[in-house]
Parts: sequence; structure tokens; C-alpha cells
Amino acid sequence: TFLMDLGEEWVADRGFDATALSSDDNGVPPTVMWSILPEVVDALRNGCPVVALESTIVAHGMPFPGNFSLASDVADLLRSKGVVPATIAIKDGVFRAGLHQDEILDLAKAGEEGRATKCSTRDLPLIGAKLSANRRGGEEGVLWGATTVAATMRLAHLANIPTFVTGGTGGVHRGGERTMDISTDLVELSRTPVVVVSAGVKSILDIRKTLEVLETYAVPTGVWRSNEFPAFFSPQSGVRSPARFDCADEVASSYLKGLDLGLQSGTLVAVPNDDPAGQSVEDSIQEALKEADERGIVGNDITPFILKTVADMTRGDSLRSNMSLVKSNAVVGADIASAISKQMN
Ligand code: PSU
Ligand code: MN
Repeated sequence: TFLMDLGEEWVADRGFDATALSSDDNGVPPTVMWSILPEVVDALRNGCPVVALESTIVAHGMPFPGNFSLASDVADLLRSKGVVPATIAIKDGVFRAGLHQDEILDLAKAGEEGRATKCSTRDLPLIGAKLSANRRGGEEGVLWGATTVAATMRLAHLANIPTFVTGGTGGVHRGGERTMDISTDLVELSRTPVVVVSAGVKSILDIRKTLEVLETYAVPTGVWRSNEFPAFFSPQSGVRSPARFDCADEVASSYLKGLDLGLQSGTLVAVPNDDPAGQSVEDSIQEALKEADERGIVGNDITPFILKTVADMTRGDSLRSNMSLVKSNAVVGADIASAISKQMN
């Protein structure tokens, strides 16, 4: 009921391309502007499976044009399995669930053109408040808020989309006990009931500490058909997973049990990468971390910096592996989304 279709006219009056806007149950006019593609609205209304996708991975996680072809491949893959893709992003201050192909292309260029801001949960109110300032378009080009795993989870949940496919989630950074650099992704997993399908957390992070925090936050965490927690570029980390999932129905029923129990947490499903990067990726990560430290790169710039530096150092090997794992995650995520919508209806 948080989704209220106010009709084309209301929306056109205000100059937005929105088809649906958020509102509370009392019909109080929304302050958050939403635009949800009709395809996504229809699927949600009819109980058909939808998978949310994040936009940071497109704008800041990979270079153009590989990021665009990956986004297109993932959307095609989901559709071929009867699932509607819904990329979450903020376009000129309007929260979006679902983007047209030409918008995905623009988002894919925006990172390198400096028109995309990485947005985690803390940034959502800030960017929402700058609504009118952000609505510039025209010759200056569109301004994008590229949502991280945390922000995508939150917006997907508001849009009633329970399944979200990504590459890797954030976690506790190496040395996090000193720097306190712990991704909001973990906080959001603790309080937002969305199933996140990823390839685990990469070794720029401290995998053991990340799993400890997930346990503290009571986040159901399991590996797809394996007992070992995957390390993003590699299916192996040497760390035992707290649980495993053997089929999509199992993930769906665990998710729904959590809701029945009144738990607010998300569920993390880690899919082992079946197209790993070569051995040198680990050395590159070490080197990139050193370089980040020397150059004083901190906060939300670290993850994009490491991803880019490692891709350069491995001459695209890490990028190839990264792109491949997102597609494997999409295959699993599509089945989970279908299982959830079947069990819910
Ligand atoms: N890991 C990847 N690719 C990515 C990210 C992480 O392999 O693109 C992005 C995701 O959007 C994730 C974010 O939510 O980085 C985490 O950033 P931070 O560590 O600043 O919270
Ligand atoms: Mn951080």
C-alpha cells in the first residue's frame, strides 16, 4: 500500500516522469519522488517475480562500455527466465525502480563523466532533499545517484521487491578494527528484509570479520551449494560458511520464515564464482590497498579505487571474472525471486 499510483496527470502536472509515487497509508502526499517503470509496477501488482539491481556497480564498479554490456546481458538473462529487472538508481533527484535501456546507457557513461555520485543509505535523504537542484537534465546532462548495496536494498524494500542481485557486497575492511571502516551494507542487511545474492565479499575485505558482524547482526547467511564462504574472485576463502542453501525454494522459505518471526534482517546468499580470476589477483589487491593507503584514499572512495586499480593491474582479468560472476548470480537470483513470488502467492 506504500505504492500509490497517482496517475499520469498528477505526475505530469509536477513535471515528473513518474508512474507511481511513494506515500503512507493515510494518503499523505509523498515527499519522496518515485518513478517506477510500468513493467515493474505491473509485475509487482500481479505477483510476478522482479529482481532489483544496483547502480553503483554500473557507474563506479566497472569501466564503460563493459559496464553497459554487462547490465544489458543481466537484464536479458533475467527476462529470459521470466523475471523483470529493476535497476535502482536516483535520476535527477527522483528515486527509480527500473530504467529504460537508454537510461542504463547514460548511467554507464555517467561514472567516467563525473555525473554519478555514489549513494549509500546515509546519502538518500540528502540527495532527496536536493530534488529540484538535481533536476537539471538538458545540456548539462543527467545527474545520477548510484546506489550501493545498502541503498539499493532500502529502495528495493520500499518498492516491495524482495530479491536483489549484485556482484559483491561491502563488509568489514581489512584493518577495520582500527579504521572502523565497516560498510553500511552490513547495517542494511541487519534491518531490511531483502534477499541479497552476491559472490561473497572480496579479499579487499576481512572475510572472517565480515561474517562475525553478520552473525552479530543476526543476518541469515548461506552459500549456494557449498560449505565454504566464497571470496568473490575465487570460490575459496578457507572460511567455513555458517549455512548452505541447496535450492531456491530453501532460500525463499527461509526468507519467509524470517518475516513470520518478525525479523527485519535481510538474507545473504553467496554464490561461489565458477569463473575465477587468476592467482595474481590477490597480489594486485595487496598492492592496490597499499597504494590507497599511501595516497590517503579513504571512506567511500576506497572500494571503487581498489576495483579499478586491480582491474588495471590484472589487465582486465579481474574485470572478466567480475562480469561473469554477476551473470551467475543473476541466474540464481532469478530462481530465488520466482520461488519467493510462488510461495507468497
Ligand atoms: N564490491 C564489488 N563491486 C562493487 C561494490 C562492491 O565487487 O561495485 C560496491 C557496491 O555498491 C557496494 C559498495 O555496496 O561498493 C560498498 O561500498 P563501501 O565499502 O564504501 O560501503
Ligand atoms: Mn566504507
